[in-house]
Amino acid sequence: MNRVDIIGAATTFGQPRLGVDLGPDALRYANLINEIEKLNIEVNDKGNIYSDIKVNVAEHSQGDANTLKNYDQVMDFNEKLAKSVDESIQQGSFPLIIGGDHSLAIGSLAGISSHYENLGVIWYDAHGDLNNSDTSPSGNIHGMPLAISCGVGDEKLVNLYKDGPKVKPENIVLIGMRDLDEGEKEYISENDILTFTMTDIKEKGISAVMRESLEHLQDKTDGIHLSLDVDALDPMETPGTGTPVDGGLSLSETLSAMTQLHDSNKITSMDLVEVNPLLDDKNKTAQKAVSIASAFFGKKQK
Ligand code: 4U7
Ligand code: MN
Ligand code: MN
Ligand code: MN
Repeated sequence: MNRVDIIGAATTFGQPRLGVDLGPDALRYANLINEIEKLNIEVNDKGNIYSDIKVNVAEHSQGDANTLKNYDQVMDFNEKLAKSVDESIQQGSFPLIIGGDHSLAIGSLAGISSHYENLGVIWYDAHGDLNNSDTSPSGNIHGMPLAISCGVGDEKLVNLYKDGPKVKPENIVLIGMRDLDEGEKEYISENDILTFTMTDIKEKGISAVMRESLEHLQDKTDGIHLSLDVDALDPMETPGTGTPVDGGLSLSETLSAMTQLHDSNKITSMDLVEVNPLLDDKNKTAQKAVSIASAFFGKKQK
C-alpha cells in the first residue's frame, strides 16, 4: 500500500471503562503517524469521529445485561464511521481505524464490506466479540461487533449503513482466544469458525498459526480485514485496556505475526482498538500498539 488513511474512532460507550475514546490521540502522541511515514508510506490523518449523541454517564454502567447499552450512540457513531471508511477505500487508500472501543468494528466492517464480495476477517483478540443481547453477560456492545457483522443480533445494527450481513463466518479466523462466553462457543462450533486459542498458539507457535490463518482465507476471499484488539496481548505488555485477560500473546509474538501479515500482502484494512490511556502506565500501551502497527506496515524487526 502506498497511502494510509488514519481514521480516529473516538468511541467509548461500547463498554463501561470510559476513556478509551482518548485512544486515538494517545496513539498519535506515541508517534503513530511518523512511524508509518518512515516506512515510505504517505499518511493522511482524517482526524477523529465523535458521536453527537451524548449519554448520561451516570446511567451508563447500569441497566440489564439483556439491553444493549448506549444503543443510540453506538448506532449514530458507526453510521458516521462506516461512511468515512467507505470513502477512504473509494479514494484508493488503506483505512487504518484507530480506537476507541471495539464496537467501532460494526462501522468499519460496514464501510469496508461494500468493496468486497467475500471479505476475510482476522480477529486478533482475547475475546470473540460474538455475543448478542441474549448471550451477552454484560450488555456491552464492544462484545458483539463480530456477531452483528455476521448478521446476528439487533436488526438495525445488523443493517447499519448497508442492508444484510457484512461477513460470512467461514471467512473469519479468531486468534488469541482465552475468554469466550458459552453462547460464543456455541456460535463458533455451529459455524465452524477457525479458532486459535492461546493453548493452540503455545502448541503450534504463532508463525504456524498465522500461516494456517492466511491459507484458510487467501483463496476464498477478495480482501482481508485485520481487527486487532490490544487485549490480545498479555496485560503485562498492554495494561491500558478495559478488559484485560491474563495469559495473552507477547509483544514479540505479535510483532512477528504482523511481519507475516505484511509479507503476505493480503491485508486490505485494519482496526487497532481498545487502547485506554486512562488505565495505562505512561502511555506504554499506545507505544506498543504503534510498534505493532509499524511491524504491520513493514518495519523490519532487529
Ligand atoms: B472486547 C465479554 F463477558 N465477553 O461480552 C462481554 F467477558 O472488544 C467481554 O474484546 C467482551 O474487549 C470484551 O462483555 C470485548 C465478557
Ligand atoms: Mn478483547
Ligand atoms: Mn475486542
Ligand atoms: Mn477489551
